[in-house]
Amino acid sequence: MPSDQSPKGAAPRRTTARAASVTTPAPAATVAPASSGLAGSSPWAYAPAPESREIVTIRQRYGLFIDGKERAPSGGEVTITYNPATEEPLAEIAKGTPADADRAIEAADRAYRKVWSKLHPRERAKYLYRISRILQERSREFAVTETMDSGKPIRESRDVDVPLAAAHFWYYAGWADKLEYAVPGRRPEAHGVVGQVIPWNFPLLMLAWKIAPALAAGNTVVLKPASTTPLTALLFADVCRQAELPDGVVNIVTGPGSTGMSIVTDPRVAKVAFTGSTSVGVTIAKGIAGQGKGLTLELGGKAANIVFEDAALDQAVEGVVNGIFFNQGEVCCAGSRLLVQESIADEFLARLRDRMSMLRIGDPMDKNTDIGAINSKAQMESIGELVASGVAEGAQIWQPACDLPTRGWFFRPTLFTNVAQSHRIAREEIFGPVLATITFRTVAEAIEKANNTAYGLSAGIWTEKGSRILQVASALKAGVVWANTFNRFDPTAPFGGYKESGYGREGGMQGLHAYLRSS
Ligand code: TAP
Repeated sequence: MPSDQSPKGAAPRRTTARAASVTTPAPAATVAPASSGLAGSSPWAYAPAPESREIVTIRQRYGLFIDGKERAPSGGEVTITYNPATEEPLAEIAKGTPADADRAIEAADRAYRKVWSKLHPRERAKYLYRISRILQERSREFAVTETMDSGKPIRESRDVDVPLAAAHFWYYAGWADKLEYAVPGRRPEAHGVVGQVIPWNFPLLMLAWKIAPALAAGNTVVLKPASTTPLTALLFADVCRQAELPDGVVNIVTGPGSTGMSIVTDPRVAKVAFTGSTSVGVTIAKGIAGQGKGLTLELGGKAANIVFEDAALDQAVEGVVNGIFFNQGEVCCAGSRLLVQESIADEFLARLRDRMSMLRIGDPMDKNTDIGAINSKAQMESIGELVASGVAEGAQIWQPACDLPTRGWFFRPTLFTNVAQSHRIAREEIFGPVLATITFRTVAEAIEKANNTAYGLSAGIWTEKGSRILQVASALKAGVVWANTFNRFDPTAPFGGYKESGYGREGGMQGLHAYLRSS
């Protein structure tokens, strides 16, 4: 929920319309009493506002998209993708093998040499514009499919993921015939075939971040989506067919991590782009070391969202809520560490608890839902394990007394106070709706604590003082620093990290550089 789409501030307590019994995935939680200063005893409740799933047809089985055609996997095996909000199976997905990766790379290589590299850049741009338009035309279908497959609220897939994906294709279409302006004084050239591996938290958007600049720069693509969220990538294959993109320019190979590894290590793949966990990023970097391939890694984060005593507090509360609860906190740049100045900590945390008590958790297909389902059972367990470690290490846990659906993987929004910087919840990426609060007294202490992390992807600053924003932003070791806002994404702006958050940038002109070699 970026700040312009944040849940209604004056909303009453969450609805109980979809609620059944309460499940408590987190151990030893201090669950808040049902009262809230803002909500009072108001009986208001939102009526359910479900988006219809009738507008999408999810097939029983999907193949691989290779050389413009749907193909059965060479091993004949399939995996199942589930709806995390209901635990229902959605479809059987081809389990691509290294042999399938090889076929896809061969098709991409052929398409690059015979078709895509021979096209005038203006013609390449036309395909990108066409893809962008089709994404806009089919936006509802994409939003519903994304929400069913990933668990994210329909409001976010509808208002953030899909429009931003279309915007990326539109933006990079504009660059396709202006590449020499991206690398002034040098001759831009495509790499050839690029291999891309994407995660499950923003399946369509990560695909757009990767495919749009790659095609604009003149490359062809083999992309592997995450196993738990393949559906929008496979729907995108249909968009490629509809746009009459030449065969082999985009290839989608579903399958396990080992299939991703065979894509990125293949000698015909000249450039690799990966978004996901730091551990897999390291494995990929080791796997391709010495091969002379281009590599961009967009890995995890543990962002500090820093609230100074002069900040507009209600605005900062919205920003902190947006920072950690957008997409259930399954966001690499999530503001998962709240750094709040000691002088306002009690007041700020009281307002934050009130606001958290109003969040509506439940059916992601309901347009009123703020927090949807956790993407997978494994992720749910990983969040639970880290939350348990926070309790065991002595941090104070607080969760609002909200009802959760009885089926599906849902995790209560969680606030930790009394957190030490050494606690695991302050150091490790939780990738869930869990906020760890640390206090500070001075600007210098805030900077030191914010930078006290192995990561360096993003940060937020909340203050009325412009000079303080400049001072703190330039001292923070984070690739993206938001001031008095959070989770703002724009195709024209570069995004990427420092330290264990990876290297290289996606978005903007900088994102194009990664897909060009220039002489
Ligand atoms: P990863 O394992 O990193 O998965 C990301 C992508 O890499 C998926 O497509 C995955 O395929 C693929 N992959 C896995 N092993 C691979 C290998 N050896 N070679 C090539 N590709 C490989 O992330 P996850 O398991 O889904 O999540 C684990 C943790 O990673 C999360 O708890 C979170 O902390 C972090 N994470 C971070 C991000 C971002 S955006 N920074 C995104 C997702 C997760 P499969 O899906 O088939 O395994």
